[in-house]
This record gives sequence, C-alpha cells and structure tokens, in this order.
Amino acid sequence: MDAFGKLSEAILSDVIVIAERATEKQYRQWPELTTRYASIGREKTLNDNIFHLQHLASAIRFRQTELFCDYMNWCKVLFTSLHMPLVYFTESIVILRDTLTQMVEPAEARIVVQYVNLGLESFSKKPSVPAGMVSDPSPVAVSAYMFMNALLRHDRVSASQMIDDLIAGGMGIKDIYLQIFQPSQIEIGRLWQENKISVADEHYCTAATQLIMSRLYPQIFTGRKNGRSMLATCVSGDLHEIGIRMIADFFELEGWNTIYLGANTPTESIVKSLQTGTADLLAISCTMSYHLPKVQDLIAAIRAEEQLRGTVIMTGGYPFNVDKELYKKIGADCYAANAVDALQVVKTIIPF
Ligand code: B12
Repeated sequence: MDAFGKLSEAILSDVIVIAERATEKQYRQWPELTTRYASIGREKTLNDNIFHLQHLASAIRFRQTELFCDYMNWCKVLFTSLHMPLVYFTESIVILRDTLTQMVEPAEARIVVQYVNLGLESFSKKPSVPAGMVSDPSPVAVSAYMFMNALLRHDRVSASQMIDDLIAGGMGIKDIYLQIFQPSQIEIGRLWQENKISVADEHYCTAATQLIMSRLYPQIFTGRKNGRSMLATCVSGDLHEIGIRMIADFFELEGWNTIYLGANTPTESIVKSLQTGTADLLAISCTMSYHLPKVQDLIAAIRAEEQLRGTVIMTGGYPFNVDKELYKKIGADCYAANAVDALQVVKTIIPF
C-alpha cells in the first residue's frame, strides 16, 4: 500500500476520535450553536464530520482530488438548502483539516492540506443550486417530469399508466429506463438535496419505480438466451440498487442469463456466488464514494482466486462517473457511464 493508501486507512481507523476533536473545537468557536441546536446539533455535527472524513479518505486513497471537490460541491447545495450560513461550513472544514493535520506525519499533513484546500476552492466557485430537469423542454423530458410528478402525488397508478401509454406509443424498454426512470430518480435526488421533498417522498418514488419496473419483466425475461451470464450487485454497504438493476435488465434483454443480487451484498457472498456459478461478467455498482475501498477489497478477493481469473469485472455508479479512470485504479477491467454504454463496452471484451 502506498503513502496515500496508508493515510486513508489512518483517517478511517481514527475517524471517530478526529471527528470528536473537531466537533469540540467547532463548539468552542461558536458557543451559540449549543443554544441554537441543543445536543441534537452536536450529534449531527459529529456525524457530518465523520461523513466529511470518510469522503476525504476515499479521495486520498484513490489519489483523486476531484472526488473530494465533487463532495464539497454537493455539500454546498445541501447546506444552502438547509439555510445554514455557508461560513459555518467552510470554517468547520478548516477546523477539521487543522485537527487532522495535527494528528498525522508532516508529509501526510501536506496531502491533507492539498486535498482540503482544493475542495474549499471548488466550493467557493460552484453554484449552490444545480440545474434541474425542467430546463430540458424535449417531449421525453416532459414525460419524465410528468411521471415523477405523478409519483410525488403518490399516484403510482397514473405513473404506471403513463409507462403503458409510452410503450403502446412505440417507446422501447431501454428508452423507458434511461429517459424516464433514470432522470426521474436523479431529479428526485436533487429535490431531496434541496430540501424540497422529504425522505419519505424519496422512498415512495423509489419503491413505486421499482414496482413499475417489475411490471415490465414479462417483456424483459423472454427466455431467449445467448449462452452468456453475468452477476450484478451493489458493493457491501451501498443501498442504491436501481442503477445496477438497470444494468442487469439491459443484459437480460440482450439474451444474457443475469443474476441480480441487489443492494448491500457482503464481499464473501459475492465471491461464493461467483465460485458456484458460471458468470462471464461481474458488474459491481457503487454510489457512495466512501464505499470505494470495499469495491477495491472485493476485486482483490476475486483476483486472489485462481478459479475466478477469467471473470471480467466491470464497475460503475456515481464516483466512477466523476473520475472516468477510477476503474483502473480500483482493479476493474472496464467501466461504463450508463446501461446502454455498458453493453457496448462489454461487447468489445466478451463477444455476444
Ligand atoms: C433512491 C436513492 C436512495 C435510496 C436507495 C434505495 C434503493 N432501493 O435503491 C436510499 C434512501 C436508500 C438512499 C440512501 C442514501 N443516499 Co441516495 N439517492 C437515491 C437517488 C434519489 C436515486 C438513485 C437512483 O435510483 N438513481 C437512478 C439510477 C438509474 O442511476 P444510477 O444509480 O446513477 O445508475 C446509472 C449509472 O450510474 C450507471 N451505473 C450504476 N451502477 C453501475 C454499475 C456498473 C457495473 C455500470 C457499468 C454502470 C452503473 O448505470 C446506471 C443506469 O444507467 C439518488 C439521486 C441520483 N442522482 O441518483 C440519491 C443519491 C445517490 N443519494 C445520495 C445520498 C447522499 C444518500 C445517503 C448518504 C443519504 C443519507 N444521508 O442517508 C444514503 C446512503 C445510503 C448507502 N449506504 O448507500 C446522494 C449522493 C451524493 C454524493 N455526492 O455522493 C444522491 C446523488 C442524492 C443527492 N442528489 O444528493 N438513496
């Protein structure tokens, strides 16, 4: 393991102690926080500090400043929507940075300063409101918007009927997935991040979308097979299962035999499934960048098994779209930005 990997591990193994020290200093700097937010505020501040450190550790481990900058930009939108004075946020990050640099070797401290300062610089430049889907006036974007609005009204019957109508009008399953379900989910995430919808709304929309996807299964699982098989899974800890489900369904539509394991699958279980099965391809999804070390560990565990040497490993999900070269650093064979690209990329490695 190189110096960046060691620093990342050191941050993670001491994450609670570092976060507690930083929280202590932040409350000393702003005593008014105690009266304003009481003890729940302190707990939240501690959790925020842990979250910041986990993101920083992942960025450092993979030597990818962009991952931390992207995270800082995400924080800007979130904290703006919570009407929190941004100076609290930036000052908190400075306190966290200084706390951490005092706890590591001087060479490691320089790395921390470089990553955090780039993050702060990015934070100061990026907008506090991301572009939403309403800025796209194309007919399909309007359909996605109407679908999402039906879900936000808790009207999954109408949402489902809209999908039936689009299919009757000639829209293919892949387009429904990529042009209706995916943008609708991304927009739901944005509305949650901007504090415009609740966590409960987000959960409802996701569950209803998955239900509506299932209704399309008679058209996806047609029985026509091409002799290839894949295992599709989220890495351990990650709960975002729709993206990888889309990947699996696109391959199923092409005649692959797909085994979809869903969210949060333990590493040993994935390795075991590969050993007992006949998968040509393993597709691993990771959305939260702090789960990237788990992806790396999983790939290392698979590569260590002689019997699994021939398995092609493809990674994808949010952090892989931020850094298009990340898949190489993590030990995968290939990457794709979305479900349609995944088919094209795999075709160049495994003929089908
Ligand atoms: C639904 C959702 C959840 C649900 C997931 C439930 C479920 N059953 O799946 C729940 C509530 C659990 C959840 C939790 C969290 N979430 Co969430 N979530 C979302 C949301 C709104 C939609 C996800 C989705 O379905 N997207 C649609 C699919 C189709 O897109 P996709 O996943 O990107 O997949 C495509 C590509 O990325 C790619 N791809 C994906 N995987 C793979 C794999 C391979 C091999 C390949 C080739 C390609 C590939 O192809 C896919 C299809 O084209 C997103 C918003 C967003 N922008 O995606 C936030 C989002 C991802 N979540 C976010 C956050 C912060 C969280 C939490 C930390 C919140 C919290 N404080 O608890 C937790 C973390 C949980 C965890 N441990 O994983 C942030 C992440 C921000 C960041 N910078 O990292 C987002 C972006 C919301 C936002 N705008 O702030 N979430």
